[in-house]
Amino acid sequence: MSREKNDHEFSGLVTEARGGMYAVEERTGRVWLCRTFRGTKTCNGDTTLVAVGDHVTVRSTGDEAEAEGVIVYVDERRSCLVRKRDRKRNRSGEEVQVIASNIDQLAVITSAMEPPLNRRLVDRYLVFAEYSDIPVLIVVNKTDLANHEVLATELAPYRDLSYRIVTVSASTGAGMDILRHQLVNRVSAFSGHSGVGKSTLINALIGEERQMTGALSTAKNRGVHTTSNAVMLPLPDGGHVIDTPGIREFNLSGISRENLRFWFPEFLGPMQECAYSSCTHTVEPGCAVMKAAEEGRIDLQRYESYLAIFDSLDEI
Ligand SMILES: Nc1nc2c(ncn2[C@@H]2O[C@H](COP(=O)(O)OP(=O)(O)OP(=O)(O)O)[C@@H](O)[C@H]2O)c(=O)[nH]1
Ligand SMILES: [Mg+2]
Ligand SMILES: [Zn+2]
Repeated sequence: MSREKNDHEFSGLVTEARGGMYAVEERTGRVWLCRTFRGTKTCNGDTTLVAVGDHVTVRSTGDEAEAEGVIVYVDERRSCLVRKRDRKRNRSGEEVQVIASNIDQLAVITSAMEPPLNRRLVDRYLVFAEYSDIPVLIVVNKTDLANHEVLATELAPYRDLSYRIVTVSASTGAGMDILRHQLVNRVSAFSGHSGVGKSTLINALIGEERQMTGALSTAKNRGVHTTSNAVMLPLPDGGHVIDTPGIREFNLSGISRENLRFWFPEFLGPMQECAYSSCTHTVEPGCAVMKAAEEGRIDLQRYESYLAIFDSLDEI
């Protein structure tokens, strides 16, 4: 839904959000520096007012040469990557944070080593993608550091579930053509832990050192949170990628203990056989999901992820 425009108003795409200022790209390619004001209207309710990927209406302020404006209207979002704010670090007061909006797919970026592959985090993203009905692509970077046999074993459960997986190395270029192919003509949000190589991959994809990258902290072998705000960049072959800051935790929004089971596709079959129709698949006798996990028909680590996510969700 868009809105009637007055003189000095035009629509644009938010390509960068940084400390209350937004870069908005007009159809001509011209970039405007914009802010919001008390009159900024949105039809997206009580979440982040403006996020990268938003389609907005801008009113120019001052003279044309300066390309400065205010955002007067935020269009309805088609899809978005959101997470619940970490209570301890939340200074903004908003409970749900929109990381990127109007995305065609979520690219979950992980590394095979340094930092090690974090399957729990992958499972959280997959739950989010299933719940939000957003196509998901699992990208495993730094294969140059990996033992390929070990990696293949770790990824097997996801291949069995038919998730799309691309294994790449931004350093050697291995797999990059396959990744390019998966991104063409789509808007893809890159998300994952700090230090997995999101910005390095994006620089390789666009063929330019556009995004800063940072070495891991030597003490902890973890990323140092180099990227501090989301940025949308065009790909040479068509499509866009959104680089985002490394997340510490991915707190799920909208998912409850009650509906979590539906976002693990491999549970749907066995679940029919549970003794109780309201089975949570955690402690109940006669639980067919638990039995399937014990017998190896459901991957045990996936089942353990389910239990961990279940525990982390608020009881309703
Ligand atoms: N060995 C190896 N190192 C890589 C690869 N890709 C990236 N790196 C290194 O990993 C480190 C972190 O890369 P970044 O691109 O800054 O990681 P990021 O995911 O953007 O991190 P944040 O912005 O903090 O979220 C850098 O030192 C990169 O050079 C790879 O394929 N192989
Ligand atoms: Mg980065
Ligand atoms: Zn059950």
